[in-house]
Amino acid sequence: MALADILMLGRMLPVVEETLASRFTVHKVGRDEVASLDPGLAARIAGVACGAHVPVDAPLIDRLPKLEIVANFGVGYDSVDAAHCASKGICVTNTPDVLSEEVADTALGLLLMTARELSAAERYLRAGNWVGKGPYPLTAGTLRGRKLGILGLGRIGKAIARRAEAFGMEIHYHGRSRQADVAYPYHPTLAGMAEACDTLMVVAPGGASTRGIVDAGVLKALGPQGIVINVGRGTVIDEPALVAALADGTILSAGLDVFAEEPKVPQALIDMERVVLLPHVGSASRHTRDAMGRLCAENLISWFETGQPVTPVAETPFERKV
Ligand code: A2R
Repeated sequence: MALADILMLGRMLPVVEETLASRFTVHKVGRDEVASLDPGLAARIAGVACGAHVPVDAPLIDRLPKLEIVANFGVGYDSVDAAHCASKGICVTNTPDVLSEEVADTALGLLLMTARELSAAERYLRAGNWVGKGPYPLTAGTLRGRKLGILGLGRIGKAIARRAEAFGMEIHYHGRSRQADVAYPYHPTLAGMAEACDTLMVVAPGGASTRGIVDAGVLKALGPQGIVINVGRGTVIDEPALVAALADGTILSAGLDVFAEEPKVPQALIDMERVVLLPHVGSASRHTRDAMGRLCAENLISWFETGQPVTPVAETPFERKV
């Protein structure tokens, strides 16, 4: 017998779809179908499986009277209204840890590509310019001597810090609190960290508390050799301020895997040769996405079989009430 009725929002990986289909009655709903969800079906839904592409907001949550758990595919869950879920006793789970090393690899790749203009250099070769015009110009940027300020020294931030140390970089960090288990210099303000560093690694979550905190003042403080890398959430950076800082030389460059309104990327960024832009691929290997998919499904199975989620988010440390 099926454990429960599950709503699957948008397309999910085969590993999630197959695992859930073997244990639950799964109802797949596309982004455009959420608003017109049949009330009879809505009344039966006890769990939701979702990625970032369909928001699980208060109106949707309120239309699912039997909802017990929202299993988010991804460590960032800013598309789920976790505070509203908490107020109603609904558990939210995410997929931490299994993607940290992959995202950290991407972050270091992006940093190297940006500092040494590797995307532009490859385009130069492919365009025949090595033969036609001679060697690619020397790069203004280098990793040598850089001071890396990490905004969000969490699971992924620490994996990035370990790699950056191996590259000889000096590590600093900012978050809401100092961490006892690291010796890196802590900066109680983001502006203070930007003053002390020339390279900013953004790996903090999205949501209201981080919206636009990398603003014009922070970018100015990084200085003309400044490089900004973002593998956290696009909303953490004031995107128009970043475009302006890149255009007028306030900072040197940026490497971005995430954007404020994905998949839309400002044309001004696309037109900038030196900036490196990736289509949100931080964790996007088959290996890591499958591990995330398994954990997403395990949360739902564990909840309905044992009453315990595997990886609940901090806002909802709940057990199942039976
Ligand atoms: O603030 P703290 O001390 O709790 O540090 C957390 C930091 N953080 C913030 N920093 C400054 N201002 C805030 N409003 C703020 N909120 C959170 O971000 C912590 O060091 C870090 C997040 O680390 P974890 O929770 O371990 O997340 P993880 O697995 O490293 O993933 C980070 C983000 C995801 O939320 C996605 O947006 C993206 O990377 O994949």
